[in-house]
Amino acid sequence: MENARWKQRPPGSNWGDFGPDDQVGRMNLLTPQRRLKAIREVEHGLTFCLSLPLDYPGGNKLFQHRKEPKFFHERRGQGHNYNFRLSSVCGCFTDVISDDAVMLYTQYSTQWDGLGHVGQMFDANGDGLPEKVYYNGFRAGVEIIGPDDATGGHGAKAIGIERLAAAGVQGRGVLVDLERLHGRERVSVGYDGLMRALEAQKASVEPGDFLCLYTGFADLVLEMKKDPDTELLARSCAVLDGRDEKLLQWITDSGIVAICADNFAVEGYPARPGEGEHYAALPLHEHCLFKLGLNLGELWYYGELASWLRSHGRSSFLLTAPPLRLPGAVGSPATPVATV
Ligand code: UVW
Repeated sequence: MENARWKQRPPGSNWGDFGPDDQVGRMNLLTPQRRLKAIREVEHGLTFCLSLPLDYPGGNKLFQHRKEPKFFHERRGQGHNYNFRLSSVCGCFTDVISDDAVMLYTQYSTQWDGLGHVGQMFDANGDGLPEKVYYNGFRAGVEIIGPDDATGGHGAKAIGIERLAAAGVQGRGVLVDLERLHGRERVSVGYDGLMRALEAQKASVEPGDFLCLYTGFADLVLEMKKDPDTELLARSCAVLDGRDEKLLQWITDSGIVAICADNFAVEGYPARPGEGEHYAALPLHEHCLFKLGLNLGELWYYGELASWLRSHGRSSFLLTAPPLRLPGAVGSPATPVATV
């Protein structure tokens, strides 16, 4: 392909299919017609918040390197004044003003994985030298820049989460109710299991849809009241089998624009061992983020929506779920809303 950043693209990838400079991947399939179709899902005007409170799961036991939000308050006026009286600016003013600064680990709680979150060591130049590459051939140190890189300017200069925000994340969500089939048992769901679940619900998935997986994991996290039992969580609730080639091929063929799960990595982590000497620890992440440019949502909260859909014999809804339009970030907190 002309102007591509790569001489060879990963097998099974769509690099270049949306153009050599494309930065939003499968979100390109979310067309105006598909959004209009999604809006027709709204019959009752009821909304469901699909986010955990962003200070859940609590502590940093689930991910050692991700911590709870921490608030700071800048000094304002004389002294540390959180409830600041504007009368100190002008005696005539009656207003009292407060504002916040927050240290937020962008992937601590309900979140989007951006396309800059997971890349691979891959020989994109075809010269036998694997390098750190991301979706569509964007490279570490060139476009995805770490604080230690000589180029400076930390952040994703391409495929940053702000691109996803600007793409307008609103479409049809289809909830696959794995909790109804498996309870809170840890099962690994591949292509056959996913098809069985869709069949049981008489649900169909169409190109442009967001595939939403309800496993009960986030409900369990909430019940743990900010003191997560990591051992119990590690053996609870369904996960996708990222090594099931049939499942990965279905993700490619289905035309879905994202997978949004209520568990912490969508797939089982660690995944069962792969073949050969070297393989991805997170094969579903590799397939979706790196090969297809397909965003993953994690730790979404579906409890009330799932009950409502069950009792109304429905699986689909209008989903509105933009990330923060935060330039250069590789992931983002999300506060998705379902409307039925
Ligand atoms: C990991 O680092 C396992 O990432 P994610 O938040 O995508 O599960």
